Amino acid sequence: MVSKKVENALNTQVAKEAMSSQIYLAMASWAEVQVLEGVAAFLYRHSEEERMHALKLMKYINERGGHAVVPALAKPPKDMKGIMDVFKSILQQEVEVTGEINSIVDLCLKEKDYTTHNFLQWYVAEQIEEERLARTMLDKLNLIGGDKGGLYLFDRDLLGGAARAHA
Ligand code: OFO
Repeated sequence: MVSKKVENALNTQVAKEAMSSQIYLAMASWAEVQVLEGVAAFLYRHSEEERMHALKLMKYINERGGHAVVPALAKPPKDMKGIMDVFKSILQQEVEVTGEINSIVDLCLKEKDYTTHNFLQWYVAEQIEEERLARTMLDKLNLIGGDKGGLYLFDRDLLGGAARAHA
């Protein structure tokens, strides 16, 4: 059984993960309109992953005697300043999520909820990967700079990755 405090914190996290999914979905749509097909495929996939993160939390809350709440979501920005800005925002978003996960881990220790603490380790590991991925993308974009050919290849590489992931 989860305590009310932990249940509330997990429900807040459900909303955060769902919001991440929403933001990445808006970014995906923007990228698709820019004909950045690989970036769009990457972001659509990422949006799905965030939805899975929210669902995983919801299932856990209900399994542990709580009640998972479906959150209301704000409208994410429609337009982006550019591709660099998109990946900067992703990194910022992921760093924030890591901080939020860490504070729930901290709360679990204070509440002596070792079961939820154990469950959250999956999210701790996932956040390392999410931050690493966002940083790698940003590094690549920094290398490319204003080179249009480089951006074309970057996008094509992502399209290949998306096709492989769905194979
Ligand atoms: Fe759910 O990991 Fe990103 O936000």
